[in-house]
Amino acid sequence: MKAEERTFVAIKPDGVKRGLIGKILTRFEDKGYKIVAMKLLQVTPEIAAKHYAEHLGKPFYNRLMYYITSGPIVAMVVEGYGAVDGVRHIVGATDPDKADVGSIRADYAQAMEYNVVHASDSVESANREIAIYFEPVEIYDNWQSTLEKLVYDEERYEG
Ligand code: FUP
Repeated sequence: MKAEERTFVAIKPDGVKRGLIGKILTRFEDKGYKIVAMKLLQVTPEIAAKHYAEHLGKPFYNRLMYYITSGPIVAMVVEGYGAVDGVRHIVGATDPDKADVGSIRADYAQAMEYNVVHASDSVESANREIAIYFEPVEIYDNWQSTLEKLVYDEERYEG
């Protein structure tokens, strides 16, 4: 089995305004990932600058700041086996026209500037981004999903 990982996912302001919260959450729940933290919040310019620090100075930076602060987002921590890459696969490429058919961005977005959802691109980014949006006490993984309880029998497997 792959290692269990946590990743940071955000439904961006366009996703919230378009009423896509439920549909996007369903993609992750259907895959069997465990949502261990979630909240609706307004991203402040300070939070936006922290989150997208790597893009400071790029031509699209100001537009990105405007977009991500233009309404509330749904921030969440998603847990599962190989969750960082797995979630990115479900989310699709940054440019929706290059995203795999069936991915969230291919299905719901037309333009890179309004691509509906964010997901961390590595375990390091995930840890950094989770810490920007969540206090450790806001993350709840002291419960078992049905997959953990009934399907993934890792605790009893002795091979
Ligand atoms: P991703 O990891 O897929 O979210 O993409 P990046 O971290 O490279 O970019 C963050 C956001 O900046 C993207 F979601 C959209 C925006 N962006 C642009 O608007 N233009 C670009 O050329 C690249 C990114």
